[in-house]
Amino acid sequence: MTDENAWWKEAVVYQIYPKSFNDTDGDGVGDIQGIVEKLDYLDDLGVDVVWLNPVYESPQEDDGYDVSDYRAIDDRFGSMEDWERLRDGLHERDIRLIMDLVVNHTSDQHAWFTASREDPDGEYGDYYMWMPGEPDDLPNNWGSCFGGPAWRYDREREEWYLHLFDPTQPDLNWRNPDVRDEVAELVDWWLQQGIDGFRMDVINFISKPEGLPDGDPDQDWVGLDHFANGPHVTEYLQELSERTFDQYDAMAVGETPNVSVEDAREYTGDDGPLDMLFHFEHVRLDFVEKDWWDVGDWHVRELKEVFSRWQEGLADEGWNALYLDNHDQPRSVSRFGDDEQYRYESATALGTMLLTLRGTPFLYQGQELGMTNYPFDSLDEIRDADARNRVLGALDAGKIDSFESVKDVVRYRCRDNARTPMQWDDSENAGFTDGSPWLPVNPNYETVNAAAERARDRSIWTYHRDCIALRDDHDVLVYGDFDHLVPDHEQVFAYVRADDSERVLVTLNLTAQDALVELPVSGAVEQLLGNYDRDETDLASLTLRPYEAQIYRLS
Ligand code: TEU
Repeated sequence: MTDENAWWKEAVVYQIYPKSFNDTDGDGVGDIQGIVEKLDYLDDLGVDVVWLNPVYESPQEDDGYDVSDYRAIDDRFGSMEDWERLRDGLHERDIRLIMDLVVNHTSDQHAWFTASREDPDGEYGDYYMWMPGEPDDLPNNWGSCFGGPAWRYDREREEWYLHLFDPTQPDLNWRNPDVRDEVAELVDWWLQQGIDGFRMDVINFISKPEGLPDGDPDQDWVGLDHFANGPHVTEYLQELSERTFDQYDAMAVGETPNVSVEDAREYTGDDGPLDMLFHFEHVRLDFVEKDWWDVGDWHVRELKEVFSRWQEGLADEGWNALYLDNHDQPRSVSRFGDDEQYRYESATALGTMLLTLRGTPFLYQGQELGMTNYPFDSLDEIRDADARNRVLGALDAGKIDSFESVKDVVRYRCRDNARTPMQWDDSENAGFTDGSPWLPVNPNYETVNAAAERARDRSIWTYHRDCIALRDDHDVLVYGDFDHLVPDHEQVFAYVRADDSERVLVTLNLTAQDALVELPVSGAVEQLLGNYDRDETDLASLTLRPYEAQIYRLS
């Protein structure tokens, strides 16, 4: 949905993965009280919205994306009273709160599913995607996101059920109006508790096409082209939005694999049901033929091409959500930057890009510290259902003979890279817990941590704080047009953000080599922010040092 000016366009969002943020009760798992203790940290950084990954009651088979009760806080994370303290503490600091809405599927421990499997003719019998059939005859060839088929045969009901993710995450049947009512009621319930919106998990998967046709078997995720953006998605979301979000001026951010810019215009444009969405184009650049097992090279030019196409495609209609990191992705400094020699330079260059493109930036916990990937050495260190299922499945099928043989790719892709504990200081367990952390702490915590970052004037943390403040002070960075310069340059991403009153130039060298760039700009300039000192103000011809990022006001 497009509103000319909107609070959610002006906001910088900070994503918190509660399990790994801060543990106050010593069980090794982060908790809500732990977030409450860090509210001033968030305030100091200057973020406007917190997005909380799922904290609902859940068996945690997929780290909370398997919800067993949508209206209860999981004991591991605390109580509803803790949650209220968090909400109030954020609101007192003018920080809004959005939650995670996981309603493509539930946990198999959810009461709806238990009832559904017990009694096909009962009230909940039609809440899930059940299919009749013999136990050795899969209903279609769709695959699970985490490897293996997307169907499980249920011995109790003697039918198959669909699970696009883990077998413990059965897909809801959105064709059933009762399911749509349940979802609207729970969304409304949370909005009444005072939250400011939702990030909506794989929300473009909710409408499965009639007949559940087979997918192209050569795809990495077989069936994706059928279950993504299905026939009734817009209608279902429109209905949900009218019944709930629209009544509260709440923010609706869709997580939507397999969407094009054109799809995004529909979802987020004038009549669309979402405010913005997460697409996956830039985080697929390092896949060879979309294959998880094959890590490919990505190129600066491709990254620029993706971002500029989305900038231009949503210029007049719709709105971008911008991200480089989240709980499903390896750390951006390890992926798109250099997590060794140029950690400061590359983390700040990527941060500059995130915070100066047109759209709502989403920072993920630890990104503001330049946290890096973790050197996983064995499957025992990995909790991520995605990596585990894939590796165990491949071992089972005899496609690989050891973890060792795929260690490099697992290290690169594993979602736990993003989920290791937040590094607060150089004390034991990085100050995350007094107990034994649920995932190992990255061994670099003695140097990479919030206390050290905040103590230095020139640090990744201070740079992010300053860049957020700069965005707050310059409307042009929110609403201004995006004008892409030197699109063919192999190393430099450069663009001008412009409105009637101001023009701001951003130049980013996204490589570890010096880059010479001739820019079609002229006029007196003022440096607003940069990750290197630079005196000269003639921008027509510049040599940018490794990962140099500069933001200038043009006359
Ligand atoms: O992720 C959906 C998704 O399709 C991917 O991000 C996926 O995790 C990745 O491609 C695996 O390689 C969402 C959540 O963000 C994720 O944490 C959940 O596991 C998933 O949905 C199921 O709810």
